[in-house]
Amino acid sequence: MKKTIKSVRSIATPDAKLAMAHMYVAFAALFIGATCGLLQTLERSGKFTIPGGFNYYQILTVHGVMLGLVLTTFFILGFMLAAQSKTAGSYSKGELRLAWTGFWMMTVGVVVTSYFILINKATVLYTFYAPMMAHPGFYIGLVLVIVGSWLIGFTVFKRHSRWRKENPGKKTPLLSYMAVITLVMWQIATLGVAASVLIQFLPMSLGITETIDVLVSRTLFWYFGHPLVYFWLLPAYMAWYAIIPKIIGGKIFSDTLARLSFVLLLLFSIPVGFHHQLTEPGIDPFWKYIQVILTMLVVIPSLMTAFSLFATFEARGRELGGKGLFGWVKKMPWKDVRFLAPFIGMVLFIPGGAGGIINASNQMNQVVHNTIWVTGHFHLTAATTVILTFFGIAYWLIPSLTGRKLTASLNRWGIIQTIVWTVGMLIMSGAMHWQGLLGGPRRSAYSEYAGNADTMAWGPYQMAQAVGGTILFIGMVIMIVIFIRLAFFAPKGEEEFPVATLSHDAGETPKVFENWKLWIGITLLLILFAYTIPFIDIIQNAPPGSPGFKLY
Ligand code: HAS
Repeated sequence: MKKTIKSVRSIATPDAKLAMAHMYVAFAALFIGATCGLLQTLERSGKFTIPGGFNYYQILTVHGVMLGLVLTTFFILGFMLAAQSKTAGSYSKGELRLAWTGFWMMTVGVVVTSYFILINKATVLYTFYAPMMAHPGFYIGLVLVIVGSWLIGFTVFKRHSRWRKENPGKKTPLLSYMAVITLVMWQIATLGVAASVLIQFLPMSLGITETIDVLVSRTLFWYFGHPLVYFWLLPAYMAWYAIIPKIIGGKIFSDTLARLSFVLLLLFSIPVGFHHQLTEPGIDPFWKYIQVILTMLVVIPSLMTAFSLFATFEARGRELGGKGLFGWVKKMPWKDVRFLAPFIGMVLFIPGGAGGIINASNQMNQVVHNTIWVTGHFHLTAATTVILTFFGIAYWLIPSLTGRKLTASLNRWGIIQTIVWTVGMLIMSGAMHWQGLLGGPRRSAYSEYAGNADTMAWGPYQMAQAVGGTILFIGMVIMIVIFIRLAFFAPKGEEEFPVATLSHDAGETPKVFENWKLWIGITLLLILFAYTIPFIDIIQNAPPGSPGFKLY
């Protein structure tokens, strides 16, 4: 008799369906966004014209919005919902309703925003700097995405506080705690961009106001923009702290250290937006200096994370008989893509993070600002460290949610994908860093400066970026195929949702970590300290507003 293999989901079916809905949108965004990335690098090589009547900046806008905003936000929220459901327990009917409402608001927002970009009425890049002005539909779509994500945030907060009521006095599940910190940061940060969209951009684009204060809009954007990049990074840290140890057969080195680094990331990731505006006039250098110091402080939790990871790897390596400081290297499960992909992400975060420190160092920022070096920086941090970790998560999360198996063959394809992505990114991001040091501008189409003798030196670097971009495109196609197989065609079964337990040597976690009033209070105080005086200054000394530059 033929034995039927049962499909077993790792979390309650309604929660799994909710998380998967986020994943479908995320991977569709990956496909669209990465295809645009290929077209951009080809255009910049000077050997190719973008077809279909689309222009370079339009394609660049789709690329930034799809990958920087849609893929990340949907993947992160889906992953957090799944991780919380796994570790804190399933959602109630009310919580699910709230989360689905959030999901649909975000999805409708994405469709509306994308529509206006595609018809070339919102070619304003993902940073939508004033005085460029897009069609009101673009901003309305963005507001829907932000408010929808808040509803999912509230769902996560509600579930966490329900767990605390159900388990009085007990330490909360680490992954749920980390999701709450990340989303508290997100809610506080998005207030800045929401204010700028509602008070400045929408009225101008609707024709209610005629001018806009550019510096206020950029300051509000970067108040949001830096925590945005930590919103991408923290879910990767969730996996590094709480999932990777399980995959390698080890334990979490320290629960206290993990929570402390998340708290520090909450405190220091918001009051640092000026490090994106170091070259901008109108902001007092003293306050730029203060925010540069705060930026250096936000590096500390990342160094703590590196320390904790080394400790986890070394402890596991020694358990398996590895000797010396780097004996663990031989003992890691290199053939397991669930480990390999995030690990390469970690390794490349070392140069990526060093590049960030260069950017933040005032004088050096003068050399690299607005050059394609910065693009190289975020392709190493966001598109490699974060995205390879997300791919590493997807390999087990998707089958565990759909009740399927990551087969040996799909694991092998995952390894190929990881190598292809890494090679493509090293070539492309490396060439971007070099060209940036030679003064090559970011956000510039080849057609803008073709024929200028001074810019011809950039040719080989732009060619290398096109080669890297093409390899990355192949990597994206492999990833999409693996995703589709894992979601719909892989054999039915039960795939592990790996969650690590704490090492016996780890000490007690202090209760103060659950004191939300304290952490949110300090976060708000730091924001007020870093922004109040310079903001009053910016408004009091504002030049006449700039007329909007209508792009629709
Ligand atoms: Fe950044 C610009 C500063 C991190 C993303 N950044 C950007 C932009 C993006 C971005 C998207 O100060 C462009 C925005 C735009 O459109 O204009 N960045 C920093 C600093 C850090 C940093 C100080 N950035 C990130 C991360 C990102 C990201 C993370 C995405 C996820 N960035 C800047 C500045 C600018 C900027 C300026 C503006 C530039 C300008 O002028 O426009 C830090 O957080 C980095 C700290 C990280 C570390 C690394 C720790 C290493 C770890 C790995 C351990 C490895 C192990 C394995 C265990 C100190 C944790 C080892 C194994 C072996 C075998 C070796």
